[in-house]
Amino acid sequence: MFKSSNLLDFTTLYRSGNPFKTEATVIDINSKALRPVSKIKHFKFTKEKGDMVFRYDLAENDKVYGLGGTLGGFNKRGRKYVLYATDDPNHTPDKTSLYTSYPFVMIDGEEKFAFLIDYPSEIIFDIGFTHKDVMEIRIPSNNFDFYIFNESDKLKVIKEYLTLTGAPYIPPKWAFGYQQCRWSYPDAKTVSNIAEGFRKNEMPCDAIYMDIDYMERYKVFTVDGKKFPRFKDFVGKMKKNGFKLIPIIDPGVKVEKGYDVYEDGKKKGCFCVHKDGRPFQPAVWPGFTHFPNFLEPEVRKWWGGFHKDFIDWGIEGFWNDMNEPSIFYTPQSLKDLNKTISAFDGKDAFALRALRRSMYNFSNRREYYKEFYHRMDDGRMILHHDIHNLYGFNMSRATAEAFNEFAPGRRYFLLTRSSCTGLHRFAALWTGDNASWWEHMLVQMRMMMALNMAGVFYNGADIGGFGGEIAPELLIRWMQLGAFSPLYRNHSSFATRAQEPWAFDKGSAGIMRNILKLRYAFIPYAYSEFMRSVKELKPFVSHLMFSFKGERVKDIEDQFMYGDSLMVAPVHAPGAQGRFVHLPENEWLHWNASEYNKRKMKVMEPGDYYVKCALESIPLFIKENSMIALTEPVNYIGEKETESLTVVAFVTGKASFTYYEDDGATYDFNNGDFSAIKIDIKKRGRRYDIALSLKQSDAMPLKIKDIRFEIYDGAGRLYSCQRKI
Ligand code: MIG
Repeated sequence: MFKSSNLLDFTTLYRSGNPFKTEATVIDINSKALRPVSKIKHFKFTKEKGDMVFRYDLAENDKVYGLGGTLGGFNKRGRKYVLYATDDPNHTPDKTSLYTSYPFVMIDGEEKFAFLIDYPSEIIFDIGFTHKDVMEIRIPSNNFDFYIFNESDKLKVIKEYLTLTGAPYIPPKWAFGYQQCRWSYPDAKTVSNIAEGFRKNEMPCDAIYMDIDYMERYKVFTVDGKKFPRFKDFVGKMKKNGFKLIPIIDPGVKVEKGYDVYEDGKKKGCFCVHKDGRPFQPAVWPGFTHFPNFLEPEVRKWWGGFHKDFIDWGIEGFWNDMNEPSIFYTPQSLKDLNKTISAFDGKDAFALRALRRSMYNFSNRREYYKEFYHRMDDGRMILHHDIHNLYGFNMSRATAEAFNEFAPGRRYFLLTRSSCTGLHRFAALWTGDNASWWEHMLVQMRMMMALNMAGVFYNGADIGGFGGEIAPELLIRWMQLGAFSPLYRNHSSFATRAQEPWAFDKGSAGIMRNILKLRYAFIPYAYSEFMRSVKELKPFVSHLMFSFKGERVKDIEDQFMYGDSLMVAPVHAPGAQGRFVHLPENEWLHWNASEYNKRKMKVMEPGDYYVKCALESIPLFIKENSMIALTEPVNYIGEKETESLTVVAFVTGKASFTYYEDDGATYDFNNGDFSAIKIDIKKRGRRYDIALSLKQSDAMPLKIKDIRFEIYDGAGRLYSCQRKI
């Protein structure tokens, strides 16, 4: 991974009590002791009924950004957030907890600073909810680290945050392709048919997922031989055709005599326990299970070991689900529920209401998390609740460590649902069970930007929505947004309508084929910019306020920068034939993109506009004095070498861009094994000077043989030329 430097001098660490070592951070810095009498900059700090409380008075125009994968606006004001990892499959606007915990916040207003709380359990953020102008942060513990970044430059703050918490994870290059998922494609036959569907419909795709039904009765690390006979051969066959298979891995280990993972884990003491040492027995998909104690390094190694066969069979990626951890019920709560049900006599409506409530609140109860412990090898018994938010982090870490052990030097693909600060060093995430609602396109944009602030550059939502029935119009619009999301994965739940891009009428399929090709045409740009973002520790998908000044841009939550040159403004309203856009500061080259090789460009002055945009296209804007690089789409990444580029530039003065390529599969770029072309374009009268500087290594010579240039000037005039490399 790219190396990080030391911390700058604007960061102060206040330490309260004796915090748990979460490993959210990778650098130790000196700390100041924080006591209830301490004065700390920006905050009124008090101790109330055992809670440590930080208050900050918000000025009228203060914005509050951050908190990763939470609901609410990108500006977090006016709402309450409870950072406690929760599996909630119903993302309605009132929900305060979802799967992730990112207590990293930026204040942007009269004062400008940011802070990070390193604490692994519940933190409550009341950001102008109880009192419009007060942000109150409540930590129900005395033991935590509180970092304050006293710096007004937002990009400097992010860089500092990522120096402190580590550089972002880099997936293999094929992860920039399209991925198809469904709960479930339950057997080899179905998976093959889906793969064939892509080729037959001439739709590019790089990966197909295997949801829980591939297992024998949901037993983790098993493959049902009836559904997937000769699995290893199947993995190989799929790969030869350009499809990676990505199995799901859930943490709950089924309690079943003779099942090796269960027997071995029990023998070695790998599972979470009750206070008296009995293994805790929560119910999830397999029925009653035990939860591995991922907090313990030895258990992570043990768990990692079960991935070896899969990796040897050619599996290059996994997705980790249910790792909040989600708990459907426990033996005790099941008994209690049965009692409640049999006591119900149907006499009054309130009793019915109470019954409904007890059923509705049956899963993921807070009390479950206070019932079990992590027994550590050094003898400590750690109450799960006290480190709750670390569970998904450590589960995915176990998987990452397995890849590093069994496929050393190779990049792996790994998605997690639950996560917290620091996760971004070794995995990517998807944002869980959204729904086929137009509103959730907006939610996705906000989350992508907020998660990028927390270092999770590679993330995305279920394209088309997980729950609910989708109409083709929504899927088309969402596929357009997805084409400019790092993770581009279509996923949907069982008992919903089919959601593959060809599942509707012919016209819709044709539009989606073009969108998919557009995604693949953009890969040279996306990959180059992603790798640069990681190197520079700068968000890849970013909110406009990172690039443009002034108050106006701060309100914009449905346009975003994708790399440094491109602004994306997806249409996300039903029936819309266009949308309002704000074009900040400079001129923009507008492209309503539907087909990658049909470009009708228009120069637009800064300002606010209603931009027309028919169903088949998405409004894209190339920033003044910048460029993008496209290529011919392929069926899957790596099918053919990328040998020619088309650079589309909008230059009124001068612009530069670095095209980047490496093997897409290893970390050898760290040793200089990558190639790059730095492209400089300078306007000279009516013509342009183009300078190319090549960086090549012996191991990774440049594959590009020629570049076509399409350069637009301020009047929208096109200048074209071609260069051989
Ligand atoms: O309780 O594995 O978010 O993506 O398809 C539901 C089945 C379990 C939730 C995940 C979803 C996945 C589903 N899982």
